[in-house]
Amino acid sequence: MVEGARRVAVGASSLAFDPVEITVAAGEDIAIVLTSDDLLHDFTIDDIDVHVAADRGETVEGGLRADKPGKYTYYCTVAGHREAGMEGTLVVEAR
Ligand SMILES: [Cu+2]
Repeated sequence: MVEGARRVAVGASSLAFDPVEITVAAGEDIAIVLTSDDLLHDFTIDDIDVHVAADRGETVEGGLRADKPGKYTYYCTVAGHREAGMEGTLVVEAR
């Protein structure tokens, strides 16, 4: 994770993320700060190197940097969670 990265808080509980949309700038260094209220959850994007996992009651940080503008889906890889609605959209805007 990069020092000075902008911290973006993400809550995970009841099989949903809060927020469900996050906007960043291309090339911006972000720290995803994931807090789980209930179960083990994670924040994962297939096309960007990010996987942050937090167990119940934990807050865990992980770095994220998207170089290509576009929309990416983040989701939880725990079995059944994505299917239950645990996903959101990362919007990467051109600088
Ligand atoms: Cu989950």
